[in-house]
Amino acid sequence: MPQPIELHFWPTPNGWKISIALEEMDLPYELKPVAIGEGAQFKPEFLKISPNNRMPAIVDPNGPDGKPISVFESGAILQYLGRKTGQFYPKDERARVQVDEWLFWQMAGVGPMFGQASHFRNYAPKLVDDPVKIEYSVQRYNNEVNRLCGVLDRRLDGRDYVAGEYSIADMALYPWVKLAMLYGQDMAAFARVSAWLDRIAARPAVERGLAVGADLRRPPPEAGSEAAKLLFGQTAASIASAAASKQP
Ligand SMILES: N[C@@H](CCC(=O)N[C@@H](CS)C(=O)NCC(=O)O)C(=O)O
Repeated sequence: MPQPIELHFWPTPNGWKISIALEEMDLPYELKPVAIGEGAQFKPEFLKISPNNRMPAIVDPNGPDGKPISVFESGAILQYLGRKTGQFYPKDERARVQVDEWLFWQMAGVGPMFGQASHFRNYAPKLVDDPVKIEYSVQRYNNEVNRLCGVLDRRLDGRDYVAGEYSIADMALYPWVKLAMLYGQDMAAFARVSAWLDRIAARPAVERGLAVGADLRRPPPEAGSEAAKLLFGQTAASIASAAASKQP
């Protein structure tokens, strides 16, 4: 029986990518919650495995040489798990290039743009009194989410999954794209994306992956709260002092 992989996790779309992948690959794992609203991401021991003070991260006690290995950045984790298990990440170079293209598209496009759309729609109204101040940003990121849904819809023309077979690229995209409706998108305009969402939602491993840490979910932080300061006031200096205050 392999030793479980440590999953440093909080229930957000970036975290769910990895809980879904671990469930799909049937790998044993142990949940290590990273309470990001309480500053757990600044703890020196966490920064050692995730220097960007973001979850998810993993520690695999059975790394490539039989020794432990840590991996941060969800895209790198998905590729690592895909290589480790030989699942959902084809070895054939042409097929792998397609998975990488759509995985990187998620990491560089969908993740950051959907993330900002969520920030300005769901979080900023609680933090800024004047809605006019955030109107431009809401519009800007809504348009980007809309454009990206259009790109995905075209890509899914004649394909069930983004790179042909179901892969780590779909696992990276699904938790973000399923939230598009909450970011004001009319999914009726993206029929192929809606069918793809249904296809992935029907997978038992996806259902299990999304349920991980459900009891840890928190509402968006209120203005002036400790969580708002920790999450939205980050600078290089504030991270250094938060890390110093979390020294054991
Ligand atoms: N590019 C990173 C993004 C991870 C990320 O943004 N994680 C957020 C939660 S979704 C986080 O840990 N936030 C903690 C913080 O803002 O300090 C990845 O895909 O792993």
